[in-house]
Order: sequence, then C-alpha cells, then structure tokens
Amino acid sequence: MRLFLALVPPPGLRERLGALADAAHARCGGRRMPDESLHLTLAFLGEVGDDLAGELAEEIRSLAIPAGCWTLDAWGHFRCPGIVWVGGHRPDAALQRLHERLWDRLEAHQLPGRPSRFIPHVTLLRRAERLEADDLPHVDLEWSYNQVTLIHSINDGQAARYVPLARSRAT
Ligand code: 3AM
Repeated sequence: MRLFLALVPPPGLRERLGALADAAHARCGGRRMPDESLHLTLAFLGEVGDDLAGELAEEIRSLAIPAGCWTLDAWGHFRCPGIVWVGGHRPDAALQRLHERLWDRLEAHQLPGRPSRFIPHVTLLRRAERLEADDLPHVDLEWSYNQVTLIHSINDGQAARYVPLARSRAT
C-alpha cells in the first residue's frame, strides 16, 4: 500500500484552498487537485506491506500531536513536475518539529525516505503549463490543526484517490 501522513484541511479551509486552486488553474493550466484531495504532506512513506500498514495505523490512532496553526501566505512551485502550491513565506518551527517527530517514529519501524529538507506546501496544480503568474490572488490563510491522518494513495490508472486509514487523537 502506498501511504503518506498528512494534515487534512477542515471544510471551510478546504473551500478557500479550492478557490485558490481555481484561480491558479485559470492562469497556469495543468491538472487541478480535487477539493477532497487537498492536504499537506508531512511524510511520504512509499509502498508498505499490509502488516506494517496495520501497525502504523494503530500507532497513529494512539498518537496525540501538539495543536498548531500554520500561516499560508505565499505561492510557490516545483519546476519538475510542474507543481503549483501554496505555503508559508517563513519556515514554520512547529511543522518542522512535527515532521521530525513523525520521521523518528517511522524510522523506528525501519522506514527509509526521510527527506533532507521539508518544505510544507499544499499542492493545487500538477503538470501546470505555466508555473508563475502575476495576477494570482493574495494568499492569507490560517490552518489550525490538531490531528495527523494516515492516507492510502490508490492509483488505479487515473488521478490518485486518497483514502484515510487512521487519524491521530484530536488534541
Ligand atoms: O503533498 P504533495 O502533493 O506535494 O507528490 C506526492 C504528494 O505530495 C508525494 O506524496 C504526496 C502524496 O502522494 N509523493 C509521491 N511520490 C513520492 C516520492 N517517491 C512523493 N514524495 C516523495 N517521494
């Protein structure tokens, strides 16, 4: 199973991110992420066997993370493979700590793949035709979070579908 850990936006925020995705799509083209797939990836685990996936799901259910609030105030892009995203101008210390803490746990399960750098972002477009546009709307969002979700990414030929497997305890 292809798994990742993410923050999932509450419905009001998801709508506002969706509106930004619409604006970006109108200007940059590419494939707009569906509203129900919008998320902040904290850790990409890759392919994991069923037994380990079950263990990880149990562990996530018993986990409590510190509540936090992430400020989104910037557009960004990754040239390859044409990703347009929103995130923060400044590094967010609480998210960095959460990322480190989650990877400590994943590595205790011998999971490889801790990246050398974590750039928190919400992907809005993939395979964008233009990566930068002057007239994108101002980003000014606050994301209050208190829960991490373990997500199964199912790729059945079309765009990936994301199915939540387990959520940490709400704090
Ligand atoms: O949150 P975003 O959309 O940036 O790009 C994939 C997506 O990130 C990323 O994991 C998230 C859920 O699919 N991803 C997919 N394959 C990856 C890989 N091999 C990967 N991240 C790192 N390495």
